[in-house]
Amino acid sequence: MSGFSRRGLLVGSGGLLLSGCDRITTSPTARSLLSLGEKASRSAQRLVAGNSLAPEFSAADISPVFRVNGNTRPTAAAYLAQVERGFADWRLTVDGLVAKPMAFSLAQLRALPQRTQITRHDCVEGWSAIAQWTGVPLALLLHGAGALPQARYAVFHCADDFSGKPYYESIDLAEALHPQTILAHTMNGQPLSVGHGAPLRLRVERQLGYKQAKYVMRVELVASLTGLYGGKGGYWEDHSGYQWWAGI
Ligand SMILES: Nc1nc2c(c(=O)[nH]1)N[C@H]1C(S)=C(S)[C@@H](COP(=O)(O)O)O[C@H]1N2
Ligand SMILES: [Mo]
Repeated sequence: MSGFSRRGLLVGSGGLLLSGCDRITTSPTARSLLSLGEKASRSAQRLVAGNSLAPEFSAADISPVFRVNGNTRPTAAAYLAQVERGFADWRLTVDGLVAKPMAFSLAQLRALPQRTQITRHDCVEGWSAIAQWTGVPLALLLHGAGALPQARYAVFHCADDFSGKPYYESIDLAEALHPQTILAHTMNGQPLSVGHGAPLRLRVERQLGYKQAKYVMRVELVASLTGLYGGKGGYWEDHSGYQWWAGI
């Protein structure tokens, strides 16, 4: 699978189209040009991000307190029943544009090769904290399931919601295959607490806090984000105008 080489260098004059006449956006042609512009700027952002690594820290840098934020305890009955059972029959589903949809128990995920990294989490609300995360590289799961050539984004479906609107997030395949992108089950050497996203959360270390999806139940590969929920690729992107590209 070649998430890197398939990415065309579609950088052009897209930005020039974004000067401010509201009427222009009602014309279908202008709208498709604008979305081309957005694609162009995503490609430019991807060019800048390249394959760089987020900074990693030493054990001495780990924050004594790492606050919990957003949802801290999903209310769905099925999730709470899993908590009761210690996630014994919990499964992570990997599906969508894959050759072979798969489901993994926590024990299976822990038995795969693991990565541990000490990184800084930056929330747009203005706080940061450093922690050590251990989990499975997402690339391993995507290679295992066999991402199809049409797959362009990985979508993370979570167990929680805000007023009935599910939390979800998405990243492009280059970010999904990045070595520091892991599905973490362990934080500072302990199983993830419910507050921090038990039993499994995304760590995508070059991106802001809201991309770090907690309570991940399902990873779905898709060709486009437009058909999902509000179409902008994430809960905050749909409801609060946060940028889909949250590179630090
Ligand atoms: N499922 C889910 N993931 C989520 C959130 C959430 O409310 N639900 N909040 C996000 C935000 S804004 C931040 S800053 C981090 C907070 O992670 P923490 O609770 O481990 O500090 O989780 C992110 N991932
Ligand atoms: Mo955040």
